[in-house]
Amino acid sequence: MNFERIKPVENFQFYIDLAMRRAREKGSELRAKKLRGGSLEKSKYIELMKMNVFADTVSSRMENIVKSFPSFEGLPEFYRELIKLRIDYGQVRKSLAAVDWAMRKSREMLSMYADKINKNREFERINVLRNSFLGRASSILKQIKRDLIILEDARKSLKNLPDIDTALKTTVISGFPNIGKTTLMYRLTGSKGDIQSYPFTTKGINVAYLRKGNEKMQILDTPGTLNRFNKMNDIEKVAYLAIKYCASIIVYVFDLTGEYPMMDQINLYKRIKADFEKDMIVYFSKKDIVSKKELEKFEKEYNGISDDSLLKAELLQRL
Ligand SMILES: Nc1nc2c(ncn2[C@@H]2O[C@H](COP(=O)(O)OP(=O)(O)O)[C@@H](O)[C@H]2O)c(=O)[nH]1
Ligand SMILES: [Mg+2]
Repeated sequence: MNFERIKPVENFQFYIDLAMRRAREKGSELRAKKLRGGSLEKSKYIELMKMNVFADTVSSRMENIVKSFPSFEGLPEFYRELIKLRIDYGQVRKSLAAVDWAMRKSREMLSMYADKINKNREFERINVLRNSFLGRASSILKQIKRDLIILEDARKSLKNLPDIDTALKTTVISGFPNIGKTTLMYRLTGSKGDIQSYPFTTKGINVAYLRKGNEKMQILDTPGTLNRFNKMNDIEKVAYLAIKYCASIIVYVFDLTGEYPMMDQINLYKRIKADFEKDMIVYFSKKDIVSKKELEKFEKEYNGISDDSLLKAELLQRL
């Protein structure tokens, strides 16, 4: 699921200016042509066409906004939960409905004024009617001023959500920061995530794939220590939801080099095991700088793996 395709939403004045400009251009274009008929008829025709262009511009832009937002009901649960974290979902729906209303209303307004202009027989009234239409059609957009701002804010919040395929078999690499999770993902998949040499990276989730024939396993490298949900930062919450809704396997990484106290790492391991009840594989990182004796002891205790190709084989077997 990729939210980058939601188009930027401009402020109401932008759409008024755009529609006005297009209408003016249409007017100049028609006046430059040799139109047939009397001056009243020609004038009515030109103003009607300008109004048409104005209403078309507004309604097609409004329609694009409504269409480019995903329909939330159709999204996988993972994304629905994620979206609820980021935006006021009820409000966004109301604002989309308001934009939809503006689209319909400007078309209605056009047909009402087109009727008035068609019936009109006085030359001086044409401009009055046209101006009245433009004023009222513009005020429709002004009425949804706040909704357009809300939708643009929502778009910005949604744009950076990770692109995760919730239908694929998924392994999540989890554990303390700076212990070699991203490096492991790279070694397993050959795709370079964003390997950070400092802890508590604010970057998002890395996504890579393990392949066996035509089959594919999604590997997510998630930052954060996954404390209590209400204490997590946004990225940690994404990681949490990814484990909850997308993962079928969790690779829990222990770092035996003393980067973090073993007790803390064990507690986190136990909590993840209890919270999610998923298939868990323990992996020990940085085996090149860990004492062999220590490694063997922990490998036995946790039935863990410190060899990358062994881990890869384990994962492929589960595909
Ligand atoms: N010696 C050694 N260092 C490693 C190994 N794996 C990762 N590191 C280092 O540990 C640091 C953190 O690695 P990274 O993969 O970004 O950890 P993450 O924060 O858990 O994703 C980096 O400086 C890596 O170079 C390893 O197998 N051996
Ligand atoms: Mg990392």
